[in-house]
Amino acid sequence: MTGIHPAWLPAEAFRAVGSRRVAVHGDGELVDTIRAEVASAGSPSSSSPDLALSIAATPGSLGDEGFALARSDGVTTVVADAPAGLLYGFFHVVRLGEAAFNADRPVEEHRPALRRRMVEHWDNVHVNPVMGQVERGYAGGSLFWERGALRADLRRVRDYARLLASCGINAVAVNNVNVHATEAHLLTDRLGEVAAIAAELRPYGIRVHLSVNFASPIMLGGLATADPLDPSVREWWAATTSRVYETIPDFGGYVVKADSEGQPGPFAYGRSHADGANMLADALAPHGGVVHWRAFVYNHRQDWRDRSTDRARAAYDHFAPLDGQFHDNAILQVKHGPIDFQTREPVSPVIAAMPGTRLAVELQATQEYTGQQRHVCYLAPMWSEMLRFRLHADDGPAVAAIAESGGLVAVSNVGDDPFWTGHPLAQANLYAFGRLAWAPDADPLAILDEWIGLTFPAAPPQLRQTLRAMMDDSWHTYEKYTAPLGVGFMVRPGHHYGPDVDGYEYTSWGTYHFADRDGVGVDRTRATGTGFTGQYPQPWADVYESLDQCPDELLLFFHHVPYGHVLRSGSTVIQHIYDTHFDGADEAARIRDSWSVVGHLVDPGVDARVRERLDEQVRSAEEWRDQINTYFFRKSGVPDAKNRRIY
Ligand code: GCW
Repeated sequence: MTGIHPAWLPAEAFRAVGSRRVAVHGDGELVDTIRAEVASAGSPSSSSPDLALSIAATPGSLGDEGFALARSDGVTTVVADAPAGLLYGFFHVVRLGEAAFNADRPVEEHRPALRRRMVEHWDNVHVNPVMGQVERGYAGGSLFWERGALRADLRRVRDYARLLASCGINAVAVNNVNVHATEAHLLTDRLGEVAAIAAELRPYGIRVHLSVNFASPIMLGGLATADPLDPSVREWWAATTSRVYETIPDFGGYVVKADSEGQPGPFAYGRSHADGANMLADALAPHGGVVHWRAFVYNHRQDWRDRSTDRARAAYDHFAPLDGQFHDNAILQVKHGPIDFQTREPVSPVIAAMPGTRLAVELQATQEYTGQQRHVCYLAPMWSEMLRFRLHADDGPAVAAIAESGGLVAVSNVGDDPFWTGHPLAQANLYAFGRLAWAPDADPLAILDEWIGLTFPAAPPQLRQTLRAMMDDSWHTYEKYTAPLGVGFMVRPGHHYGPDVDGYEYTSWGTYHFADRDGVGVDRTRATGTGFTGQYPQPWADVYESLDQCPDELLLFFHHVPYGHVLRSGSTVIQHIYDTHFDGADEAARIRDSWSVVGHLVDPGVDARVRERLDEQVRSAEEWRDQINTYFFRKSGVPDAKNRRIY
């Protein structure tokens, strides 16, 4: 490999289309994009085509982004009501490859389940002294900015847009939700940079969104206040937003992190988060924009001695009482779990609590807490479980259905690294995110197979099967050797990589495990704990409350139990900790072994990068195993029933 890895769109992935005669009917920028794609695939254009892509003369019921696909009489046809749908239909044909051409197909209609399918970058313009160019980025620098300036050459952004569109993503927020002094200016005097990025994304149907600082009227407008009910503040936002739309007519809207981890917000003025969000919603409404207002609001200056404050409760306590108060173009963006993208969390109860509010669900493709793109960790099984979860009873809506009102958002795992994502296999997470946002019911294993097929089109069956086996269950493997039974954290403070069991235990961040000589876990019950279980509707309020019914994998999230507590699996908590940590580290070693057999079947550059990462994963998994096991052995004094080496 020389240059930039093509990810899931190598030239070979276009071979089936490229060897067919293709006709494209329709007008508009996105249809021209399809024409350019067809030409670069090598397809001759033809009036008697093998593949006909057309905008319907009279729009039917496919919507802006849907398409219909069929094959009969030797012609594969894709029809859409609008150009974006035709583009998605084109990429669907690419995904199908030969299968799109080798037999008749009855008409299939495809429409995205979620209208907003968004990737958010935590990219900084100015290299942040603590967080670097990309906050929680594990794939090099930013695709957009380099050391304080917009990149002169944005061609790679166009390639990025193509990758995103091919898996169905239609919105990108370009900058970090922690909006520092330099980045605040993207809204005003540096708006041209956002417009330049928008111009690269637009041909692939992707709208640009911008993270803004709530205190912008003070920072940029010279006002004395950012009070959302102050008329001069409202006028400033309205005028500023109008200028944004003069420059970027299809601008998507704002993303806001307010009153969170040091960011300014409406609390300073005694106003609610609905007041703050609605002010921005009103400024955006005349232009058709939306504000994504984040629900990640909690006290990060907690006293660890204070057992009454529970970070898991915070989003619900702040936002559930505001249900019904948000304007229609204000979308409350909720992290999928109540804390912070841990390897295992229950689904956030906020998602069930706000039927009168448009909700977007946020997840983390960047692997901050799941191995930082040094460990193989295919996240689609976790996301799929969450999207299918029904917070009410079995007949209530799944999370994905609730998110239809606002969308699905992933924090990006991409940077300027030649492999896009650092670990080449981490590309699968971005791909799977797009596919799940389009079809949340899709099977994560089928998505993985699809990704393998596109990314390694020449792969012999042995390579495909090995990749599948390495990746499919890799989230569980990671879970086994890290913090046990849903208790979370136990990572090194600051960078969050590797084990540090007590690293956060006596800090202000609200992420504790309370291990002592007798037991471990956080009592979040109504009976004796923080009462967090009461934020869930039934049956979960009772299931999580009950020691007997609580699922094992979440036991320590909800309960503080003695080491001898017997899990539903039949094992004690302490023995489970030992067993999973030995198993997890062994599995990491097996993943590496299996790659060593097939690595030579891929490009040497890919092989070298994967090997380097697997070595680190094995080293790190052993470190996790030994620190966790030793810690709990020393605390509990309970020996391993299998007498393995603990230090
Ligand atoms: O997980 C935490 C991260 C912060 C991040 C924050 C958030 C952008 O450690 O780096 O800040 O979440 O989601 O706002």
